[in-house]
Amino acid sequence: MRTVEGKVVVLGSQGVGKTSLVVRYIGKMFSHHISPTIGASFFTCNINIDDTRVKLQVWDTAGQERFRSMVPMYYRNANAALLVFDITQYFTFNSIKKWVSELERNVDEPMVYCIVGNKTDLGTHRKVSREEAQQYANDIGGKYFESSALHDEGIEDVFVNTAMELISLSKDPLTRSLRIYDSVESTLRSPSLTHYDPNDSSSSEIDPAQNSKQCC
Ligand SMILES: Nc1nc2c(ncn2[C@@H]2O[C@H](COP(=O)(O)OP(=O)(O)O)[C@@H](O)[C@H]2O)c(=O)[nH]1
Ligand SMILES: [Mg+2]
Repeated sequence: MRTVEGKVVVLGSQGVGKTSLVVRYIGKMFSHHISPTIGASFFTCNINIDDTRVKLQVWDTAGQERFRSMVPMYYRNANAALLVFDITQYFTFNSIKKWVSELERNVDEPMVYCIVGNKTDLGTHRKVSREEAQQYANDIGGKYFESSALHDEGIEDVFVNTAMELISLSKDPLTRSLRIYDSVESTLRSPSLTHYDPNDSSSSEIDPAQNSKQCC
């Protein structure tokens, strides 16, 4: 089976719900107590689209978004960016624009941009209109999605769209860092969440098998 493997980085201001979205997608319960200091983490996830398997390596920051100088290590060699803001906090939408400028300056290869307006369950406090966010996504050649990690709404579309866009990107001759190979593996692996500590070579892997929901 043709496999396309890419790195996806999740960026946005602290508190917009990045970790909640990622954790929600791999099937854990929504948590109100996610530590911003657990260390960097990524999970891998397979999504099959037609005759292609897309393997996403999703990198979440762990509070380092407060220290912008630390973030380049996350987006180095990234093929897609999930740019998350909180629809009830206008400054978090502006912050997305800064991340995009930074990515445009520092990432050489074409990239998939997926803008995510999170916390739609707080719609009565909305400060960023869907139209404005949609327009911005169009302007940068990206897609716009809205989600609620609290209510588990709209999240799957974000990841499936990212996978589809990575397949398109794999056909772009300017793309060199996406891994494309034939895989003989016939069974799908469960998504896995890996806590990665740059100072610890024995990083641990959490088995998500206890969680019934799979992303693939
Ligand atoms: N109401 C609501 N709260 C959310 C949602 N997503 C995350 N949160 C809350 O927002 C806070 C920050 O979430 P977190 O995932 O740690 O944000 P991060 O700093 O971007 O990773 C936490 O208190 C979450 O419970 C959502 O969709 N709706
Ligand atoms: Mg976080």
